[in-house]
Amino acid sequence: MLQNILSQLHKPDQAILFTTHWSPDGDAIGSSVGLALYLRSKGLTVHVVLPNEPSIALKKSPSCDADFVHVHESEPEKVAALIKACDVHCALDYNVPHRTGKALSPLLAAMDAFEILIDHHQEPDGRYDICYSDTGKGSTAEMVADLIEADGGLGQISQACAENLLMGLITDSGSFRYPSTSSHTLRLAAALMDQGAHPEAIHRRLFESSNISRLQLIGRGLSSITFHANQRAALLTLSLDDMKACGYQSGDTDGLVNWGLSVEGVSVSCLFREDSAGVVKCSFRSVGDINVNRFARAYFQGGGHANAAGGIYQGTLQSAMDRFVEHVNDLFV
Ligand SMILES: [Mn+2]
Repeated sequence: MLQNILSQLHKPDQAILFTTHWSPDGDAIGSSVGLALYLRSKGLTVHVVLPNEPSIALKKSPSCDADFVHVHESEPEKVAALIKACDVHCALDYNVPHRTGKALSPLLAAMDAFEILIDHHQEPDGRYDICYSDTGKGSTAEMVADLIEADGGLGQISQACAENLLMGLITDSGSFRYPSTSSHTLRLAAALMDQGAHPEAIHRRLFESSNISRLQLIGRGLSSITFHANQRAALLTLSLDDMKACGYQSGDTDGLVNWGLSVEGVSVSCLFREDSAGVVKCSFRSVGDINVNRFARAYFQGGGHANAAGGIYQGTLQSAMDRFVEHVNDLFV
């Protein structure tokens, strides 16, 4: 599988395009920019397309502002030209085209290129010519590091590439806390440190660069918490009024959902955030055998991993909460 991908990518004189999911996180950016930096160092033509602007913290990650990284929302014409010229398309850190958002996904679905998927989410789409899907991996960045290792070793990558990959590992492993963290993950992290990546600097950039709006939204989110299913599930909510009052900026509520799990006895935590009038964004986190992927698919038009999933609800925040309360016990059967 890895050699098959490498031989496709290393073909001469072709345009390679990477895309990743809507609201790109540290793994989406780390895996796509990291692999792009590596392949570009080999003289290949690689561009990265993000559907929309990343958070301010992520924008400060190495090479996120490089001239080969494009945001579809801000540069639609440039991105349309890149899609048209593309010979090989790599989908990183998402499993189905619609995860790239309403504007970009139809362009990707219609493109005529060799298609490669590199991803760790469950149930990948069948459209890819090569489907490198491994739900046992904690991050897509880990899969990219394995790919580079198979191509001659991580010992040859730049510091910026190493920082991007380590950012992906740190983001999706909850700083090496989640069960998907293996001894292999830690060995890769060590190899990336040997190339000059600093976990402490990445951590500071990602998690300790709060702005006032983020702190205020965390405060409101934590105050909203309610418990359900005999105190086994926590629900946090943020209304559109909360978002406006605090001056919401993209990324402000990242990680907020995890706080529910810090309460003893709670094994599911959910955040419902009113994104616009009549649209509620849902995040689900769980520990152990509780499968929030199934729950998000069944009731909130979403999905993801067994222990981390997202979804959406069309309606008022109150009706989303009612739906949650109605079905929450399904999580524990
Ligand atoms: Mn990921």
